[in-house]
Amino acid sequence: MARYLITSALPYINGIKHLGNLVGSQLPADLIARYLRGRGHEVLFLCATDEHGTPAELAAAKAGKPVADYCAEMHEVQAGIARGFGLSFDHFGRSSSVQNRALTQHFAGVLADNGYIQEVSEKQVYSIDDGRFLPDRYIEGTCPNCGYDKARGDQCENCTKQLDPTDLIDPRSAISGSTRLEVRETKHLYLRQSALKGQIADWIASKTDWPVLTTSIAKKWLTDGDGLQDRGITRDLNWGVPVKKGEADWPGMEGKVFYVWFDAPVEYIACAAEWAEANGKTEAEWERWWRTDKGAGDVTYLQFMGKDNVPFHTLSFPATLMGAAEPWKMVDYIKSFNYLNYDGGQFSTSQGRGIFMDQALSILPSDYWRWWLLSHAPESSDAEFTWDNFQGSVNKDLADVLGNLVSRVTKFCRAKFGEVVPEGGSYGPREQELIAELTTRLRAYEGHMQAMEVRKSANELRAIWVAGNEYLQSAAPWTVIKTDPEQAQAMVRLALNLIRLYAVISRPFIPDAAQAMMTAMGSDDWAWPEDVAAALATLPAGHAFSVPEVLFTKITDENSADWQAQFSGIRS
Ligand code: B3M
Ligand code: ZN
Repeated sequence: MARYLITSALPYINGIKHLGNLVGSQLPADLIARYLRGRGHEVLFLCATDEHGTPAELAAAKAGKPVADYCAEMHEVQAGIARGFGLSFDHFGRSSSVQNRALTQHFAGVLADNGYIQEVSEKQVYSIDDGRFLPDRYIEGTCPNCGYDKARGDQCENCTKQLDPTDLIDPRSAISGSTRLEVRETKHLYLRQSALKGQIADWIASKTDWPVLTTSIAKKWLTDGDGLQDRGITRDLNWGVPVKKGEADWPGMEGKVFYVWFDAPVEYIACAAEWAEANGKTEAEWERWWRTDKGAGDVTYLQFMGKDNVPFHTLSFPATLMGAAEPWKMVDYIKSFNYLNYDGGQFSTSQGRGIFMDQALSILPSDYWRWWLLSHAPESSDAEFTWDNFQGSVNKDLADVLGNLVSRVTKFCRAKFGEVVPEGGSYGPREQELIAELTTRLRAYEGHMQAMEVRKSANELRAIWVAGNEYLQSAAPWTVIKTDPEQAQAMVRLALNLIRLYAVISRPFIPDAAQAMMTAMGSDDWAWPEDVAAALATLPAGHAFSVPEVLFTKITDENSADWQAQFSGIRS
């Protein structure tokens, strides 16, 4: 039994995530967490909402709520949707927690002590009426390029030109509208990533088993240079982790907070502390996952994320940990994903394009989505969601193959032998052949899951379902029963056991259906089928089962067309 720490990129707080976000981080992380638990390993699976930064402040302002209230509400919304998708986090934390505040301040203090923080004086726009420095995007004015009158200090939305706040004509505060702005001198903290470049490059170079997508992005940022420039880690915002040096005030940093990308990854650690607190555990119990001097030496740490998050996880956060030079656990494997597109374009949160997690659950149970998304995970390239493809996969894989097998076997048995596992006959050559094929395929499935090859795992699982269906088709107990009822009983006994086996191995992909199958088999034995032949003898003759409700309903052409129309527009 090994120990696995698993984190998914933290969903940002400013709205409900779309299915592209889900398949690039939380869902595959859940798949692997469930699989490793199923194999008997000890797993700590953590996720949290990422709550700081300007987008949170802006979203709260738009909702007309204090930002703390807004974040608390959105956290509950996201937690509920995560439960709806069966995401089996051991804890779903919040980057605004007291634990994260303390740890973030701790890291800043240690980094400063180790000489990795530089104080830099900068000129920045100060709003006299707001009584604060304004981040670039909090300044509005007329674009010097196109004349658009709501251009922001960092960029003009209309012509996309990158701007400096001082470029704007008639600048004003986006908070109050005040034009009483002036440029003042202020201090910011920079993390001296450039001083850690060699150490990080060596570390990346040692990760020869990482997915190419991960290492290619990391190396590009390393060699292009801009990834490892010194990085400003403070901002002039009210909402965030106040800048402190450990527990001490930081002269000149009053009223400033850490940059959201500085504190967000620290939440991976803080979340374990939150988990301990929420479950009445001691400090030692979370530290054994995170401190190599306190028991985390044998932990394997896996991270899951979309490709846009890779630079922060391969360079910036490691720079924080390396610069701190304390015995924190470093990530062992970073699984990253390309993008999922939606019906000929991109999923877009800002434009409300595509299917969002709450909408998905409102039209179909989560297993339908989990199966499609995972079996089409954008691993080697971007992938595309289309309603046709979704309908086709769900109907074929889930309804025609898996669902049909379950319903045919259970109904046939009930009709001919009653609702108990029949006892006659014994497994013959055909059954031995099936056992051999399942054994080969199951070992391949395990290999792909261990390698976190999501699509390959799904393909192998599908092949395992198909093998069972083909067996049943060719064994044809409904015909055999006429001439050799004993043999038909043995076939049905095997098929009922196969349903339990399928429940166990399919659970990481489709946990609800797996539970329904297990319950129908009157069992709670989730032991992994190390030995297929033995696993297919788990439910003994005479064991009671029941016929489950339809596992998967087919998506009709009409459903598909309706949903396509419903989701063709823009979510407001
Ligand atoms: N919140 C993901 C994003 O919004 C970002 C991930 C943080 S992981 C520490 O793109
Ligand atoms: Zn413009």
